Amino acid sequence: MKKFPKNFLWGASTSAYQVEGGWNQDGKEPSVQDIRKPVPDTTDFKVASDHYNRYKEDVKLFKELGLKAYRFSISWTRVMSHGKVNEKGLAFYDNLINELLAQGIEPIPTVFHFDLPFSLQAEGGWANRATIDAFVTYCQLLFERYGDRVNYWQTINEQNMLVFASRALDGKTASWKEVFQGNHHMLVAQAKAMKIYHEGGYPGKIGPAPNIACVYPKSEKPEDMLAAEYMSALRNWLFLDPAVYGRYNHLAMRMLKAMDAVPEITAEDEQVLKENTADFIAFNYYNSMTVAASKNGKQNDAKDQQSGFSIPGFFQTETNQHLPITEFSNWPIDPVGLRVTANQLYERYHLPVLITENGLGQEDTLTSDGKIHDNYRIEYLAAHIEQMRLAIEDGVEFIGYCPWSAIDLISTHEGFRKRYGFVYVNREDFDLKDLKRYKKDSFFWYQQVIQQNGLEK
Ligand code: BGP
Repeated sequence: MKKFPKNFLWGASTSAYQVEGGWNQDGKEPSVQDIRKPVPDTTDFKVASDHYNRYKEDVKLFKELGLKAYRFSISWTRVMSHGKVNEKGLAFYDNLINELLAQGIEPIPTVFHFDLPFSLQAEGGWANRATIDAFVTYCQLLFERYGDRVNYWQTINEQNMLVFASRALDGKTASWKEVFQGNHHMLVAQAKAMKIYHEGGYPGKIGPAPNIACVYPKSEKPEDMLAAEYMSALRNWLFLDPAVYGRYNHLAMRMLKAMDAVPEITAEDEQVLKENTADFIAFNYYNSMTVAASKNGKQNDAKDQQSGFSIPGFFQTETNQHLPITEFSNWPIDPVGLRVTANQLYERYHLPVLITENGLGQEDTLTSDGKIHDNYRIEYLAAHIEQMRLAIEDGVEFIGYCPWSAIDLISTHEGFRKRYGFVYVNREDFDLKDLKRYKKDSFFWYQQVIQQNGLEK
């Protein structure tokens, strides 16, 4: 048996709008996700897995699973409605955090996971500078209320995918100029949140949670290698360099110029970015990217968070012939890419890393005797866990692993059919059934991994 470090945080992950439901309960204001028109043939987010009303039962299951950590997100519009504090919403996360702690599970909250208050979106969303202050006020509230009980905070989930896959994530279409101005505001908002957190003297750590993927050149041609550097700069380092080094990445900036998307950056912004940086890096990993030098001059947007995209003059996304793909979304499956990515991150930033998402979305079948035989998920997770172990052997400092997802929930844009959980939730896209929870085969498998602190080899 090849064991993981002592105190390794074996966890699992969810996000508020995908799991909670209760979309208008107890004074909750609608978020962009409540207003977004669902993709045809998929459900909306109103009921989701009804975790808002069943969190106690769910935390009990997490305890039985053996989780050491639970990564979830806080719904901005639940704890603040139209800019005002909502005590009932705040109480929900108080109870959730206390329940987790009572069961010995470390709460790992994300402040913002794709669910901007709709009232802020209507005022221009992140492209509007005023959203920075709204975010900081919201963060202050969370730190004051929960800061004594949280050791790891994540600021923004997949800021990079909000930029490159916004159509799939919040239904927005905007020019690059507007998108990267919004991105800049998010970076400043994040830095300001880290500032108040650090100045507040709270006991924990804070950091960003982007989706990071290593980028392979399609061939050994130097031009393809350069294309890979470009994509990595734009997709990965544009988000992490400011968060860790407090400055923009030069190659990414070069591309923003060519895309006519350089944001307005004030001297105060520069100062704030420089002075307030992250303590650790949380990252989501599903697959790697492959690119070649740009030949056809076509711009392709990312169709979802894990798909590649192309920027004319710099790089174009290619299929990697060496990797199998997922049945559901045709995403490459690349466990070794996880090891490559973790090493790149650690080599570049020398900060401890935490995997906050990794998993396989697939349709599952509930058998007549209440079982779910999801061997495909076990295989996927086992392969990634083994590569994480090897990355640790390489010297990467890992805090823990929180696969997506703790329990079935709604996919960002592919409905309830695409399941990721260790726990099955008995509902379909358009039939809520009884929402009963069932343990999948992967539940018992992961339970054993956690108990043994590693994979049986
Ligand atoms: C990540 C998001 C999650 C989650 C996951 C799976 O990018 O942070 O919210 O949804 O991807 O993607 P999907 O739901 O599209 O299958």
